[in-house]
Amino acid sequence: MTAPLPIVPAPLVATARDGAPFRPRRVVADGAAHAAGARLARALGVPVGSDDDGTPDAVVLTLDTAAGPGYRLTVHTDRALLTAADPAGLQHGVATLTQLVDPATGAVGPAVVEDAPRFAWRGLSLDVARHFHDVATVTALLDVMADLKLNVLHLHLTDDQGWRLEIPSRPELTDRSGATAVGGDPGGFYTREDYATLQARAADRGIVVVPEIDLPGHVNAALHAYGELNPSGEPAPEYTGIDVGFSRLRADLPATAPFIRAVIADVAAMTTGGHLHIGGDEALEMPPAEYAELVRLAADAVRAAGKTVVGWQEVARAGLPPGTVVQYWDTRADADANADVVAGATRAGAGVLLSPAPRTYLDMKWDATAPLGLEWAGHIEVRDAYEWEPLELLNVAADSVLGVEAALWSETVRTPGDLFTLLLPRLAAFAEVAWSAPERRDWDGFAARLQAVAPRWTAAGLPWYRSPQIDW
Ligand code: TNX
Repeated sequence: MTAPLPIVPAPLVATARDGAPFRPRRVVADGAAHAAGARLARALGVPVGSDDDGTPDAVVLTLDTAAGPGYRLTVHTDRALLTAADPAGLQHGVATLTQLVDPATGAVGPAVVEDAPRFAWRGLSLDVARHFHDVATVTALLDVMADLKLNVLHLHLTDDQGWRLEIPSRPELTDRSGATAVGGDPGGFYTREDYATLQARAADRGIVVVPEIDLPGHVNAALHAYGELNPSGEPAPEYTGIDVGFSRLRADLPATAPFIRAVIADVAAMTTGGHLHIGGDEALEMPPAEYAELVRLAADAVRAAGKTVVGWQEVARAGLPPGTVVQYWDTRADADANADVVAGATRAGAGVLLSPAPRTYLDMKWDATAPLGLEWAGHIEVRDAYEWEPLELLNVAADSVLGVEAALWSETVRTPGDLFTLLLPRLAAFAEVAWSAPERRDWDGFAARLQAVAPRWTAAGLPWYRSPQIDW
C-alpha cells in the first residue's frame, strides 16, 4: 500500500496516479474564481492570469454551477484542473493542492481528489478581549485556518478586561477600555478600517467573520467606559484579573437599552457576514427575568439589522425565536442551561453549534506541564481533540447541528507565539472532526498525515507543540 496523500483534514476520496510529477508554473482563474486563484498563486510563487491559452503547466480553476457540493481536483503530469460549484469549494481545493506540493521540489504527483465538507460551520472563536491580538497575527491565523478548511472566525471582541472594536456611536468604549488587558498587559483595539481589513482578508481565504459583543454579563469594559451604565452613575474601575461572571448590565437604567441598540446597530453596519453573536454566557449575578429581557432586546436589535443571532447556550433560557444559533460549550450536567435545555431549544427551531469545552477549548493545557493555558475543563491532548463524535453530544436531530467551533480564550495567551503554540497541532485535529465524515477518520492515519502538514507551520515561522503522541 502506498502512503495516504498528506491531506488534513482527510478528504472523501484521494487517489495517487502513476506518472511524472507536475510542476505548476502559473494559475488561471477569472471572475469569482479569482480570490482562490490568487491565494494559490501566492502559495506556489507563480503568476495568476485569467486566460487559459492551453499552454502546459497551468493550474486551471473553474466554477461550474452544475458541479456537486465540494470540489474536484485532478493533477495530470502537465496540468491540474480544479472545479467547484462555488468560490468556497475552490478555496478548499486550493488548500488541498498546496498541501500536496512537495516543498523541496515545488512539484505534485498526479492524483485525483473528490471532496466535500461534513459540517457547514467549521469555526474558531478567538478571544481578543483578555489579550489583544493585532491584525497581523489574525492574518497569520487566517492563513492557518484556510489551510485546514475552517470557514468561520468568531471574534470575541468585548469582555470585562477590554473592548476591542471601535464603535462610532460610543467612542469611549475603545478610548477608555481599548487600552486595558489581563495582568496589566498592553491592550489595543481594531479601528473600523482594521475590522474591514480583517473581514476582507478573511473573505479572500473563504472565511467569514462573526463578531461577538458579549452581553449582558462580561461587560466590565463597557461599565468602565460609561458611568451611565452603572447604578452609581460613576464608571466602574478597570478589571485586569481573570474571574468571570461578576459584571452585568441593568435593565432598569435608562442608558442600558439605547446602549445595546446603538452598539449592535454599529457592529451590524460594519459587518459583511450574516451573523452577530450576542454572548449571553455566565451572567451569574443576574435574576433570570432580567437576563431574558436584555438578551431578547439584544436579539431584536440583531434581527432588526438583518443579521442572524448567535448566543452561548445560556440564551436557550431566554426563549428566542426560531433560527437563533445556540452555541453549546458547557457540557457539565449542572450547567446553567444544560444539554436538555439546549436540545429543547432546537425543538423550538434553534440551530446548534457545538463547542464542547473538554474537546474544543484549545486554551486548556495539553497536560499538567504545559506552560500555557487553563485547566477548568481538563487537559486536551491532540488525541482528545481528535477522537470525539459531534453528533453524540446532544440528543438532537442531526439537521439542527450547524457545525462545530473550537475556542481559544486568551487569559494566558499574551503573544502570537503563545497563540499558535496552543492552537497547533490541536486545531488540525479539530479541523478533521469538522470536515471529515466519521468513516474517513482514524487516529493513526491522521497522525501520519499530520507529520507531513506540520512542516508548513514551521516554514511559516509559527511555533507549535510537539506532542509526544505523534512520531514527528
Ligand atoms: C468560559 S466559554 C468562558 C470564558 C472563559 C473561558 C476560559 C464561555 C462562554 N465563557 O469567559 O474565558 O471559560 O476557558
